[in-house]
Amino acid sequence: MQTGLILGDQLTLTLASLRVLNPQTDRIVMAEVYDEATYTKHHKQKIALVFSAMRHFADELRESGWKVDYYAYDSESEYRSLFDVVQAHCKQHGSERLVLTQCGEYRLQNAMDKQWRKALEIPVDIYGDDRFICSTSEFAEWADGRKQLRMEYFYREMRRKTGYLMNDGEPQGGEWNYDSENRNRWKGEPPLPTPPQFNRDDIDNEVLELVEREFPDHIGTLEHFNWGSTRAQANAALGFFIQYCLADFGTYQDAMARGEKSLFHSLLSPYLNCGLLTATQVCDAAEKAYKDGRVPLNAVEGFIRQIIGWREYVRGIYWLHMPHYAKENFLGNTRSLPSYYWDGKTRMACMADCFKNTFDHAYAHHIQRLMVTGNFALLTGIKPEEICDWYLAVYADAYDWVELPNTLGMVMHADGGYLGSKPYAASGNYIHKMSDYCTGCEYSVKTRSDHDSCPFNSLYWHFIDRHREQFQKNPRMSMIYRSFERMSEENRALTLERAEHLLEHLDDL
Ligand code: FAD
Ligand code: DLZ
Ligand code: SF4
Repeated sequence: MQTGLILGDQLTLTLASLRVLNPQTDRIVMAEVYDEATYTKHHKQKIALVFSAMRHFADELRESGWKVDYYAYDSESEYRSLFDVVQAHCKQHGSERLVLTQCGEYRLQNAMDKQWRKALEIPVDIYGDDRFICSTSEFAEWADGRKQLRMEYFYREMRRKTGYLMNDGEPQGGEWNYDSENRNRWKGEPPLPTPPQFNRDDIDNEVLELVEREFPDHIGTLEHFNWGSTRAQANAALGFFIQYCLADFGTYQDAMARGEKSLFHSLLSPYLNCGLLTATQVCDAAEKAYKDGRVPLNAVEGFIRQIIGWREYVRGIYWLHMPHYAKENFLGNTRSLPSYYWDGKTRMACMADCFKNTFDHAYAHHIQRLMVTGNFALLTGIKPEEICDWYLAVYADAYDWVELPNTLGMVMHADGGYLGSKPYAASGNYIHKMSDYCTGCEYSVKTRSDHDSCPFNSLYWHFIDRHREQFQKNPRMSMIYRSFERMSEENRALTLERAEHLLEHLDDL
């Protein structure tokens, strides 16, 4: 008899370990444990989603004939970690072998490799996670010998490998990337679709109560919890996105609007990351909608690029560079995260809206994460470790393998430009162009150095000025330095003075 451990982000019926285990003879273990629920202060909605989806998945396995031993969360339990549970289970059933699929996070995979194998005294077989399109070794091979990695070239490889949007070896429509058509602001039209409301069953209700009771000090609220916790609900979310959002996904991909949670974004990342949906399933559905003539090419290309491009690319980088990747701090940042990242209390209208979305829904769309809360942390020089911890805690889709490269690499440029050739630093002007946040904000986006000037404006130039050494020679940034030099000396001095003042009073903005 073998024990098969399935983790909370491995809720997929075709999982590699399930393909080698035998439902007649082997037993599956799943466990809600203290260590996993608290290694960061996960948003309450993330814990609720993972626990409820795990319980539904256990039922799904039982219905397909598996014997599942499920350890529901118990704060009094002597088993604090997955290792504790597995050790007890293997002993109790006299298991000959532990069978697993590779973990998403280095933290746990490392513990399995270094401690579990030794301590369990039975063979531990770990299978590669082939729900990803590119294996970690394939990525390492692709990266080998390249001086600089670029997502765009990796993405083309993935297009060729999968055949998505390919026509006789050439990209559909003649271009690989239609991003230039995807930069519109959303001005109230077309109308936004309303995402489906999911009915809650007994399992959901029990879990929601449990999370409220056991994790009261975790971030966020359960009040607006509307994540699907079953495969059927995740499929419904996918169907809704394809039918009502995908056609406009590309055009408004970079837009933001006050009080609007997701615009035309898919809200699918939590399902993809916990295994209720797979990357190929989602891309197949998107490509089919294009082939049926229901969505334009710029939309479907933009969407598929996020999944087979960015998602696979950041995972590849994570596994290539962990564990030292997590410690990088190329810009030498030293500041602590301001308190509004935790309580949302700020007069900056854009930041306040992104925080509200985050705390209410355990969600913010990409541009909110990258160009508002992320951009602000970059401009103000927050310690990478602190901002990474924040992003890992606050989103329902947050797992180290995807959060870390996005935050540390894409947002904070803390890896020295490994993930992107130039930092995504921007002044308030970008936020103004892509959203309606600045209308009605207490700060003025039009000025830089007045007492009510938009903080992003002076902080942007302060960032440019203080990192001259790192960026002046970057060909993609030379124009910015020329603009800075063209400012009058007085203007430059007042701008930097205003930024210094803001940095000294960072918690009060
Ligand atoms: P959509 O905009 O509808 O995109 C479709 C899918 O593409 C997403 O569901 C996601 O699976 C994938 N995707 C899009 N962009 C990225 C990206 N940059 N990296 C990886 N996958 C991507 N995504 C996570 O899944 N987990 C995280 O912890 C996470 N942390 C982030 C932290 C920061 C600072 C930033 C800037 C981005 C982060 N992202 C993360 C990427 C991205 O913001 C989310 O995947 C996206 O907002 C999820 O919402 P959605 O499903 O509506 O996405
Ligand atoms: C995110 C999460 C949470 C909150 N709780 C559990 C849990 O109790 N049991 C479990 O097996 N998995 C959980 N997960 C997902 C794990 O953290 C995830 O599997 C690891 O980080 C490896 O990627
Ligand atoms: Fe944000 Fe500045 Fe616009 Fe206010 S003025 S919403 S702080 S960008």
